[in-house]
Amino acid sequence: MKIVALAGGVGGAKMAHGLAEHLSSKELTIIVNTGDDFEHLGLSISPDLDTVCYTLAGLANFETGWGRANETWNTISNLEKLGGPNWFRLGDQDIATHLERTRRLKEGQPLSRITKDFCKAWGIHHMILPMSDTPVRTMVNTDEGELAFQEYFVHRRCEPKVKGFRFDGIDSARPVVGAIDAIDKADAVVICPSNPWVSIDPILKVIKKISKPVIAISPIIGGKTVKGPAAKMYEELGIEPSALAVAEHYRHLLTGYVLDQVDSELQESVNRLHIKPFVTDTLMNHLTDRARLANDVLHFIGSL
Ligand code: FO1
Repeated sequence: MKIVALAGGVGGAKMAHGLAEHLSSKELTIIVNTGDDFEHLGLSISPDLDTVCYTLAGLANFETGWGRANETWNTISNLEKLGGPNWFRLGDQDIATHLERTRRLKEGQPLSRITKDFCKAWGIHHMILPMSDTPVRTMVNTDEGELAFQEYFVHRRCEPKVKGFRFDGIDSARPVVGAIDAIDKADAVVICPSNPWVSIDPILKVIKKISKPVIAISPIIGGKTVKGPAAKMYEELGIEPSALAVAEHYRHLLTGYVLDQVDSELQESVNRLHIKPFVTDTLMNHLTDRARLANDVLHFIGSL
């Protein structure tokens, strides 16, 4: 079965990892959000791309989900002593990734080429594509004005109230080479349990049209997000956070929708949106949960 997964952040990376356990490099392509990318301390940082790559390579920090396992923090603590900005925690091993990416981007190399080479160096066999080689920057409209995504998310700890989103550069951003071809050849597109507003919407806006069955996994379980501010964003935008709200968010795209057991009573409402529901345990607390959930999702897709 050929699958294209759309992913951003920690939940997306875990799901992509689970799918990679079942599908070969010819069967799975992962398209990753780059709206979170930013320049910090002179470095070009691609948090979602790195989270997906580190996770698939088995190099990710298991506690945070982002950054590297067995990390040291000498650079940031010395930077702190000099009075430099310390709000974005960059580990020593992680900094090497950003240094090399920045050097190559400055030479004019595309992000997709750099990512491909990094994946090879990290022993990743699956295709991981940034959604675009053109920069797109997610901007969060808040009650304190418009904030760049990492400023809102990490520096301000998602505290300002969200009023909307803008994706700077989206109109001129083209899908990365290989993305449309992978979708054309796929049996289905899987929307990973990532934040719909800031992780998946930028990818969907770049890709524009998907003429394949699309299946999403809810990032909201029992009205709460497993990680991150998705539920808080729904509330602040005046929408009750629930797995159903996410299905409604994607309603024009979806063929199937995967809900957690605790939300099984929402199946009928999902059916009424002409989307086929599937209920399973969607929590991915342990490594084995990722492959188990991916297996369930792939069987569900096979049944559609
Ligand atoms: N998230 C945080 O909450 N605090 C951090 O200091 C932080 C540092 C960081 C460094 C590298 C990286 O790739 C990701 C990092 N993240 C951090 C996570 C990241 O900014 C967000 O999780 C994503 O952008 C949201 O998907």
